[in-house]
Amino acid sequence: MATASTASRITRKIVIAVKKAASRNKGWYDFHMAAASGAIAQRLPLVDLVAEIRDARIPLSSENELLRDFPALSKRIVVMNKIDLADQTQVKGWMRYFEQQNCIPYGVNSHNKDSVKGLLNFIQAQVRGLCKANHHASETITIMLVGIPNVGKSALANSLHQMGRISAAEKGRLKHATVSPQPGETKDISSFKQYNGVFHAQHLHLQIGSHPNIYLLDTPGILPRMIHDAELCSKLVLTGAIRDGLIEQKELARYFLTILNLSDQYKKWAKFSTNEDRLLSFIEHKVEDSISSKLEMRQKKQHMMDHTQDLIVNDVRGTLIPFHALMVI
Ligand SMILES: Nc1nc2c(ncn2[C@@H]2O[C@H](COP(=O)(O)OP(=O)(O)OP(=O)(O)O)[C@@H](O)[C@H]2O)c(=O)[nH]1
Ligand SMILES: [Mg+2]
Repeated sequence: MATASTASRITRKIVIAVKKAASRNKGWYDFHMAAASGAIAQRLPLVDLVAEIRDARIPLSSENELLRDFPALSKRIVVMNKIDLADQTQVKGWMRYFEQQNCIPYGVNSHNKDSVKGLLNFIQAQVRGLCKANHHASETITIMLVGIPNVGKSALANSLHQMGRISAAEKGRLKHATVSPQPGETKDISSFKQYNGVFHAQHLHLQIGSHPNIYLLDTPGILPRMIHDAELCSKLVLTGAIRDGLIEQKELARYFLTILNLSDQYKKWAKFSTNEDRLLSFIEHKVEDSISSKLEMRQKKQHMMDHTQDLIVNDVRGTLIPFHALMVI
């Protein structure tokens, strides 16, 4: 049976592995990240609004260090993305937490239209409030999306643009930022370029509103050069902010299993036996009440089989938050 001390022993191993990888120059902090980090810091004062994108499963650990000392809180909103993978009750708790910290929080799933629509309305309302408060007569508002790698900045930028450009009646062709399950996909702040000390908008400015015109600026994910905190390392690796392969997969799997053991969640999955007959009978039992015809029954079985692993994975990821609530974040 796993104990908290087993978990901390494994996290120590993980942090040693991460430190080793970082010091061998094979870490996450490459030339692109260093350059992007400087470029973002330089541009932060120039944008009208900063949207810090965090991972809703680890809203504290996915804080972007660059923004920690960013003084103009009124210019910043905290967007917790991937709420579909997080525990909904925990997300509500985090919303309250951020409000108490005088941050403006919002939870979103960038793959869900209604959720993105909600965020779009929220952003447009924030922009209107900003213009009113500053007596802003500008016709163009720029919002910079900032965050650690893989939290979904580009996915969110695309979804907001896809939806926002319709109401903005933008004539140009639909643009899109590259999205990838691997961290470090976005390498440049491609929508701004400097000529003679002045930043000019380039091709990839994603419009999401008009009157005033609102443009999104996607940026590369940024992490500190070195991470000393073992817990933080483990969470970033598990949620995909640090790329697979830097840590020995065996250690990561052991850490993951330890979390499951500690949280007692595994008991819920005892019914998902590897024995196919038992799995089928469980599925049949679940669906028999709601399905009348044999054909429907077969289709439903197929559907549930296809999604069984998704359900399990989502449940597993949901345990990260309750477990981490016990730890120092
Ligand atoms: N389940 C889920 N997945 C998401 C969501 N948003 C983004 N993703 C996925 O997360 C992964 C990373 O998304 P990106 O948009 O490339 O992340 P990023 O923050 O731009 O990453 P970098 O460019 O490396 O900094 C992709 O596989 C997306 O499909 C979400 O709300 N829910
Ligand atoms: Mg990106």
